[in-house]
Amino acid sequence: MSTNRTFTMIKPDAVADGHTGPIIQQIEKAGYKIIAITKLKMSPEMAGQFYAVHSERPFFQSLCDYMSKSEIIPMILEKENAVADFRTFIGSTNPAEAAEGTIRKQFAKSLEANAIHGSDSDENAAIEGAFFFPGI
Ligand code: DGI
Repeated sequence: MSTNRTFTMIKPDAVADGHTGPIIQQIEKAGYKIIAITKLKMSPEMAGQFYAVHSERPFFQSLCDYMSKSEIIPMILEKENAVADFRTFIGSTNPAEAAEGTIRKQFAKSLEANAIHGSDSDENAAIEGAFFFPGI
């Protein structure tokens, strides 16, 4: 994946609560081009593979259960400086600390159900994008 790409997914609560449209509208308005998009429900095992880096953390099982409870919308996005800009755009992991106007400030319910994912490096963007969209 090129360095102008990042990977995101709209998380279960945000999809189930009908926030997909507003979130995608804001993503496009902010200048990101959607390169790939799909909708699926992960198994707990698949969620565990995606979040393998957190496997020793106390919240790992809860995170896997949450991420596999209903459908998610993974996407590959393209824009100059995509990874860093998208992290700013979505806001802090903990919505209580997320800046006004960010996606998490608007749509997150809790630290775990925080509405959206954004890759934290170009390397992880490539790995995470390939996890859902091999070859893109
Ligand atoms: O890159 P982020 O998604 O912003 O954050 P991360 O990679 O540190 O953590 C991945 C996800 O795990 C995060 O979006 C929400 C969840 N998480 C992180 N820290 C905690 C947590 N969930 C719980 N329950 N408790 C935590 O301390």
